[in-house]
Amino acid sequence: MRTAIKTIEARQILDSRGRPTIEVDVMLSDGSHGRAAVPSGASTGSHEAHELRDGDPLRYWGLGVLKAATHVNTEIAKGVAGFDALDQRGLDDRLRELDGTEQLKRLGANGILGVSIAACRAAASARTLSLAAYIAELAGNPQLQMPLPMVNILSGGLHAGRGMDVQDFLAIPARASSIEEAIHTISLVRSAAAQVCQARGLPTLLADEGGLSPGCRSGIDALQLMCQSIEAAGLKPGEDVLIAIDVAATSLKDADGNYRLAREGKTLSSSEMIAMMRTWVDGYPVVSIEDGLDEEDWKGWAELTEQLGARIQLVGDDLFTTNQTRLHKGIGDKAANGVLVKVNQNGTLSGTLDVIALAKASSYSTVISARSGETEDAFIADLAVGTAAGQIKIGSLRTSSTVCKYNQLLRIEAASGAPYAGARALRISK
Ligand code: 2PG
Ligand code: MG
Repeated sequence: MRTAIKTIEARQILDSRGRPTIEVDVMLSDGSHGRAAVPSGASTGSHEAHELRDGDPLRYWGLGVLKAATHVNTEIAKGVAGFDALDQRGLDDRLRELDGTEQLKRLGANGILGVSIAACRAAASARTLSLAAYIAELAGNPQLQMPLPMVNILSGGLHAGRGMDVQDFLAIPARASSIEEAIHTISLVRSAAAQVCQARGLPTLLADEGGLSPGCRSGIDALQLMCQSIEAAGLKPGEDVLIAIDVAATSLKDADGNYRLAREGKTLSSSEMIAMMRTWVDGYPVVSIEDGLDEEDWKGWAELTEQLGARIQLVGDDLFTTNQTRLHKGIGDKAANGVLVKVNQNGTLSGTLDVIALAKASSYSTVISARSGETEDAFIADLAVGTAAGQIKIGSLRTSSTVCKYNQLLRIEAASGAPYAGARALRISK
């Protein structure tokens, strides 16, 4: 068989934080080749697929991935040798079966995901299809679509030494009519934000995703800085550019079940958090809030969705961890109205496609997302276009690990002429 898996090779490489991660090469009988490098998060949900680390304190602070790479090179390589790479679903099932645990703890989700994605790339190449077109086929999606980006401008939380309580403030180019125009708009905002910070004597050093880390004392301070930056770029907040927030509230939760905003000097209950988010939405052009509450605060999430779900997008990241069972529960509980999709939270490509399909069938919006530890692998750009996910979250327009994904979107747009999702993808009434 032409498309049978012939060889698999995994190795340890470094991610954008200089931490080890896995890269996998898959070679098929006909010579087709696919490579994938796996990302890694800092603010992680407890239900994510398991990232296997060596735990050897003498090597990369225990973060090495040599064990996971060895599992790929031995047990997994043997277990899928000769497997047809065109059967992505069968391959992913086989990988899960080989591991035998729910969270892919035994062999490691990092290695497994590397194989899953590298095999997809090799299969696309064997079919002489673009990666986005091949993913569209796998997803049963008839039409490629360029996603609306939400782009990191200011960072705090675990992405910037907890300089701000809230993790990320992002800009959404609402008026652009193509990805090319969207990227240009955001680049104006990103540069203006640096100038505004400089003029105010705030630091302009890069956070983990290439955004700024000005260390604002409160969410309102950061929102003001966002609006000031948008205006300084010659654009109108609320018209040309909208604002998204990733609170990453799981990492704010204290032992008593409250939310500790250390920088602001406040401890809030779940309903006080919701009230705070209301003031953001009432006073500023905030159209999307991700992880506004903790991953296990289901009651709070239902309340938050009841209060704000008709006005803005409420995205579950740690809440759902790109996991079908958790998304199912969320849909039943009317918790959130959007899902963040991270391939490494799920562990396989097919599992990720299932989550996207479930979200779409339930009218939840889908935001394909990078991790805060990334590589030069731009797979998520093709994933967002191929599944017509509607939205993408990549990080700022700085450093090659994020810029490579924007560049891939530019290439896909130029080559395919795929229509742009635009602000409609937010499906909100604000
Ligand atoms: C998030 C991501 C990307 P991390 O929280 O949504 O911003 O961060 O990869 O650290 O989970
Ligand atoms: Mg998040």
